Amino acid sequence: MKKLIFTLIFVMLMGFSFISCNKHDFETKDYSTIAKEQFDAKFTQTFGIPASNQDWGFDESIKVFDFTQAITRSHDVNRNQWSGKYVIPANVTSEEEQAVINKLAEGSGNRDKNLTIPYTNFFVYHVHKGTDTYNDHNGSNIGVASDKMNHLQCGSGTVGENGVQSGFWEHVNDFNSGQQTANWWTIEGATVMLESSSANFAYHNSTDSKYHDTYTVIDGATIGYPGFYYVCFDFLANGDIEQPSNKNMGVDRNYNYTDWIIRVSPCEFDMTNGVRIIAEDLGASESDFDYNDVVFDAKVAIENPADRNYQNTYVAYIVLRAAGGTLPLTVGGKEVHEAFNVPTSTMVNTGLYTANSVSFKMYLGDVDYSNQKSGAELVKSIPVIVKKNNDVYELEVETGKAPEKIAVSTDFEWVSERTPIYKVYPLFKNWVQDKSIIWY
Ligand SMILES: [Ca+2]
Ligand SMILES: [Ca+2]
Ligand SMILES: [Ca+2]
Repeated sequence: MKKLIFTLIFVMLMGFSFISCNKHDFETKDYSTIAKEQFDAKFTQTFGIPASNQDWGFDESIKVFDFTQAITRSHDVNRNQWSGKYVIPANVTSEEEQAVINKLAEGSGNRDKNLTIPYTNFFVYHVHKGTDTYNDHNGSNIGVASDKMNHLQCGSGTVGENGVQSGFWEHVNDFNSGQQTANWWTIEGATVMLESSSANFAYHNSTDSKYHDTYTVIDGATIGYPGFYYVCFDFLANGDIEQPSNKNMGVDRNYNYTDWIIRVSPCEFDMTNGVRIIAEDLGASESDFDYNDVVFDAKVAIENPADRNYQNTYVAYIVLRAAGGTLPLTVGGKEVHEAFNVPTSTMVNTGLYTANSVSFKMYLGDVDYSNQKSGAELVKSIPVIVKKNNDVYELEVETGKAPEKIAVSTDFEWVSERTPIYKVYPLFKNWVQDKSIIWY
């Protein structure tokens, strides 16, 4: 009896290990392979066998841009290179400056940090240098306060009573003395901050040698300048908290937020002459071929970041346009629903829910000039990764095989949800079989 039980246990253990071995194979290898095979079969059944030379738009028309003039990691003040890289906002005008000042004069709602500006890539423009003068705690006039406001900072950190910054802060180049060192009525009055944060702003006050983040925000939409936010500082010095005898280091606020005003707006990358990628996430058991599960524009370039010690790098400037799927999906490591600030179950910009495009930049490797990569290779190498349950797979495209990604021009209009691409673009099928066909 004992022997029989041991034999049974042995058989059961063998059985378990056999099952778990198969299951393991299925999980690590097979889901992705099965999904891709099913996709391939359905694609071929719907559109016929793709032409053997069909490269799905990933061809020599995809350029590699030259952005090799050095920039520092976070701020770009090479303004002569902005054209073609960024969508440059309108210059600040005197009417606009006045509109902000008028709004501040209305007073109601003027309070510190009444709203948070949520950008990571953004333009900062100078708008107004204040003329208010103040008395210090000795009663002596310190002159025009804005002259003492320097070293503009942005970040997601905080400033303590002692003027010490904690958390993430960065310097916004060229903003000092309550103004911008260049001519602020032109593009010269702007700085671009990249992969930074506009959640908080501060200036350094030379009166008390402290940082202060005392400002209010005007939403441009309320004064006829939608898309812009105005950060309006109120002058303050409190150096005499720590050194009570130094009354010249203390200046009370007057709660007029007009000592220094800057304008903040998102920096969208300029995708002119870039390429648009439309993709199927293979999420549906039978694919719907709407090719909108993710839509993004890309522009690949060689760049010479100052912090890479003259090693030129490949970068991709990416603008997310749509997320017409409900599986977690990353482009260049960024989960697209999260980037659009919606739950994974929400499809974005495919007819149901609308959100602004999201610009970001990614590193695509160091440049080896003896073996340079083509634009098509670089754009293909931007990883698009889908997660379904516990399975993770990368979307691929191969010449002559059913495409999980297709490259089109940046004026291509992607289709709305649950609309097969051939319903809107009947020549798609012809193009699958003959790449010389113009299908859109
Ligand atoms: Ca003030
Ligand atoms: Ca789809
Ligand atoms: Ca879709």
